[in-house]
Amino acid sequence: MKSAIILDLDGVICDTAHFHFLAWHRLAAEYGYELTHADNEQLKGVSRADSLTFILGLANKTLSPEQFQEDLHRKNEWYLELVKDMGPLEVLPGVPSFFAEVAARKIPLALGSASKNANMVLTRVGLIHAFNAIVDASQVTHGKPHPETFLKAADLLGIAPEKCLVFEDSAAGVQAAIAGGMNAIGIGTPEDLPGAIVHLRNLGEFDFSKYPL
Ligand code: B16
Ligand code: MG
Repeated sequence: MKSAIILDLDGVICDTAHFHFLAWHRLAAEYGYELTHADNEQLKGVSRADSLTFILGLANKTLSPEQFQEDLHRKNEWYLELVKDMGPLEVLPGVPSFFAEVAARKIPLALGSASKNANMVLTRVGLIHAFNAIVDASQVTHGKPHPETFLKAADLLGIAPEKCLVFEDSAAGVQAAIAGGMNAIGIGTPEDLPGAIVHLRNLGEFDFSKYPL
């Protein structure tokens, strides 16, 4: 039976995880809290609203519902400003060769991202047409670590979950893949991404000959 690949976006295809960090760092500073890189590991793959709730907990701060929405909006405006000049060169190392290999092997490919900006970012880096299916935050009820994002991607591809290989840079995303009955490849360290079957620095390190796809 045919296998498929499901890719996360931020931190796997492009370095937008860093831009999310910068925008959250700026907002947290307004709350009197210095957001650390260790904090940020907990935010990767987590929805915008859940990320703000997490930061408010760290900063021991509460917001009115109106201010909460306003701060979500401001964070996103800062993020959009940071990504506005992104182009096809702004992909992580190994991405062009990985996509070339996927195309050459005709492997079904889906995106499974927690970002509402996924389509925009993929368009900017010129990769949107490489995907057979795209699932982003606007299409799911439950964000990562719930498996809905990846299960929906598998469903759109018409491939059984156990035949899908998920590439993730976030602990929440690796948990989501496992919860969906899929294998996860961690883009990061075993310490940050327990449960992944192998850990790589980037997509370029993936050895297609080792995995039957
Ligand atoms: P947005 P991914 C996730 O994307 C990011 O990892 C996470 O840091 C971000 O908060 C989330 O998207 C929501 O993004 O604010 O653009 O809707 O890694 O799942 O591709
Ligand atoms: Mg990610």
